Amino acid sequence: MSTTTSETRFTTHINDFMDMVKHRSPGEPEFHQAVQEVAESIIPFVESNPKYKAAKIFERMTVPDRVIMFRVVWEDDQGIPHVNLGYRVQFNNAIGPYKGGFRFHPSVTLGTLKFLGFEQVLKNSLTTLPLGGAKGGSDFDPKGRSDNEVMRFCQAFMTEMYRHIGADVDVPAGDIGVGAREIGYLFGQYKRIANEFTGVLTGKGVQYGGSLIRPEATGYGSVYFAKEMLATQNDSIQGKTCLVSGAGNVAQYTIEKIIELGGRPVTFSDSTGFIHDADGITREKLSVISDIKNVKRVGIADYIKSFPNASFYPGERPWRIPGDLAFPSATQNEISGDDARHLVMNGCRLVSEGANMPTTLEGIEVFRQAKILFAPGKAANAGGVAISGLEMTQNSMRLSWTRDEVDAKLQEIMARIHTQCVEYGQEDGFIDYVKGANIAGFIKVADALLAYGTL
Ligand code: NDP
Ligand code: 2IT
Repeated sequence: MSTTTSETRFTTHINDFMDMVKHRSPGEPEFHQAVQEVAESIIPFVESNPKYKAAKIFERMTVPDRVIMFRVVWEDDQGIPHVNLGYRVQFNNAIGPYKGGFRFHPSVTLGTLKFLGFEQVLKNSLTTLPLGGAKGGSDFDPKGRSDNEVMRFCQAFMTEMYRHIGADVDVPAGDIGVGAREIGYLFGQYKRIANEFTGVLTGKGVQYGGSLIRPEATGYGSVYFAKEMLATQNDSIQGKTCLVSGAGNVAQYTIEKIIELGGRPVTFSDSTGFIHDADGITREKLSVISDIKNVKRVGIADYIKSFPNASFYPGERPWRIPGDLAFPSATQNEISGDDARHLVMNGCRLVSEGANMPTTLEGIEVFRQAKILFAPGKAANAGGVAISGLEMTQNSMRLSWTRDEVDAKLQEIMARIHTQCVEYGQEDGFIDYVKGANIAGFIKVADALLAYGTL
């Protein structure tokens, strides 16, 4: 069979598969997008591996084990009640307890959390640790809320959530809008209701069972992954101009590690726009960003007050600024096809996705055609959940590892993820990291599902 005919055959299979997914999950475009990206790698692979095809393994993996959805009622500081939606999508526990973060953001829908849960299954498999995949959260908006309001919301949310999770069942963590403050309130409420002190959440404070390096792990891991990719071309981060988006947890530690490895970060962003600091962001400037986002909790335009040489671009994203390496670390679909074309045109050679699904399907195709080094989120940002997995290990052993020990394990895990991507994504002189990550992540879960028989 000619290549063209075989490609057409796969296209038909992929389209039929996607029709089924869309029919089952109407009105969930982010979920459709995440499944489509994976289907393009997995369906051709499954076609040549009949054991997976016969048992309908990929079809099973696109349906969550269960979806939990509930009402959260909480009172603001004026005593006015508010009603939000709470969710947990327990996607797949074939290779370990459900694991994945909570997102608190007004844009959260069931479809958002299904996309994130589906990605999490493959990502967690890639970490090489025994972790299933889940995601949860709420359409609650923490912005502009007092600490007491956030605490009351977290307590109300956990009052229902606690019965669905557990240290050996489902272990949530943070994501957008859920950081150390929120995890503290959530863990406190779980402990109070369940009357147990276990590793039921990760991302905890080090005083109460958290792991050193967990706050840093996603950002550091994304830069370690970039380092591995550049090493395949005998290159390094040293001296490279880096474009970062986001200004939250992932972005801040991405910037920190880029600086440490001799790169030059020049941008960051939030929902109000982006900052271009052509002089380069230094450690001192990074501490101002942390203060703006973690303490003052305001928009990044505030940075200009301290560094008037920098420029603020309201409502825009940083992808038209020339740079060698890009680290999208804010949210999904923040790199469009046009953004991708600008990046490539301006000489960008590498994209490491710190965020989940920041690049549209069209953007991915642009990067693939240009044959630049492109790491999908499920590989590049897996360091966060990997160290969450090691937080669970430390909690079970009731001991804590040092910073250096955990950082060494993070680097080792990112290198192992890279090796798996190369193993399944290598094609004459080019590494397709999307294909490599999807197939490597799939196989482990698929083999476990086969072992369990039909259920
Ligand atoms: P944070 O809440 O700490 O930061 C999120 C950042 O993204 C903020 O700068 C926020 O701006 C911006 N942002 C969020 N939503 C939007 C939006 N709709 N449009 C524009 N900007 C937006 O979250 P994290 O840093 O933890 O998460 C960032 C990304 O990394 C997400 O995709 C997350 O899923 C992913 N991720 C996180 C991991 C972790 O360990 N935390 C692990 C793996 C992936 P503003 O402050 O204005 O809201
Ligand atoms: O998307 C992710 O991997 C996370 N938000 C982290 C999940 C976790 O359980 O640490």
